[in-house]
Amino acid sequence: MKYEVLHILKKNTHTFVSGQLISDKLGVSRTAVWKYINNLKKEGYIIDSSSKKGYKLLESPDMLSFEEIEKYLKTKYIGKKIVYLESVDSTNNKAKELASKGENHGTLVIAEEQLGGRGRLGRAWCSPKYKGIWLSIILRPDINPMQIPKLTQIAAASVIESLKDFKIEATIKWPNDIILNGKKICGILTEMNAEMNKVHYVVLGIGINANLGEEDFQKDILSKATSIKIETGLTLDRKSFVGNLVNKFEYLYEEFEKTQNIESSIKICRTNSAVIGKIIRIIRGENETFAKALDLDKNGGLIVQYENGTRENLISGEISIRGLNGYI
Ligand code: BT5
Repeated sequence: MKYEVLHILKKNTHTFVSGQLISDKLGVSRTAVWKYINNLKKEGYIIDSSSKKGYKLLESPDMLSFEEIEKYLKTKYIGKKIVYLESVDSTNNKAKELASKGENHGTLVIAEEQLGGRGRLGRAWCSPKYKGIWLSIILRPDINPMQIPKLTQIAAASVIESLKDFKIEATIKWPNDIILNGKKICGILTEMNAEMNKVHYVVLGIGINANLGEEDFQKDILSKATSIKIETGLTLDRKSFVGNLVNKFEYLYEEFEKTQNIESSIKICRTNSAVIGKIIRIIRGENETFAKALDLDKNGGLIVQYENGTRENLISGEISIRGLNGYI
């Protein structure tokens, strides 16, 4: 009910709406309306109240709830439901839990902070409160598990395209890092629950370092991690960014759903690759080999050529690129 009150206020921003009108519309007492308004104020909404004129919404908080993101969404199914959490261990964990109980294709889990945010191979992902975008998308694609790495490429392409809309030119360090000025601003973690030939669900986690300051990172990752705010000096409007990102993701995902191809995403990943044409270090457990990254294949795999001339298409894995300041 609180959000229905908010909905009415949002439809009438900059004008007063009388408590009576809200109470009539929602069929609750005026005292109840007053309580909901107070709860909204506690959440950070700035609402002008006048005993004569009623209530006027002046400002909404910087939070990534459905109510705040809704107006930016142009999607058919992604983000139609958003599970919004102030704090969680990991949005991927929560999304997996919900998916295993039957949560729908397209539901998003977004948290303001993660206390146990995860990278690949159980690595930690730094996710301080209100500073970043920490979200997971639940997907139920009817595909073979072998196709799953394509989803990471779709996500990377949508992040890159969204950043461009905000005038930020980043690159993709295959397969799952987004790099700005030589440091990581975003990581993608794709997880699935599947049998041999059937995917039950996929959880696609995206972490974007929007407005973190240097003090928000652990010292040991500062040499390789940064944020949009640190690099551009601008505070990213997280709400419109999420809306835009989800719109782009659904658009690119549709191509995949209809054709199993990800041609458009590959094109974006290829054009904005931090890797193609470079000498890279391929890390496999304790083993490291060097190769030249040549191109992406149609599945989003990385085509590499070793020093002895042989080629291989990497499906997933860990690489680093030799740059001016060593390897990233
Ligand atoms: C990733 O792993 O890059 C995947 C990160 C996915 C995070 C999202 S947030 C929403 C969702 N819920 C989750 O729990 N996770 C997903 P990987 O390539 O393994 O990189 C991890 C490494 O990046 C760490 O070992 C650190 O060195 C570094 N790192 C940690 N936090 C970082 C940050 N905020 N920004 C940049 N680098 C970071």
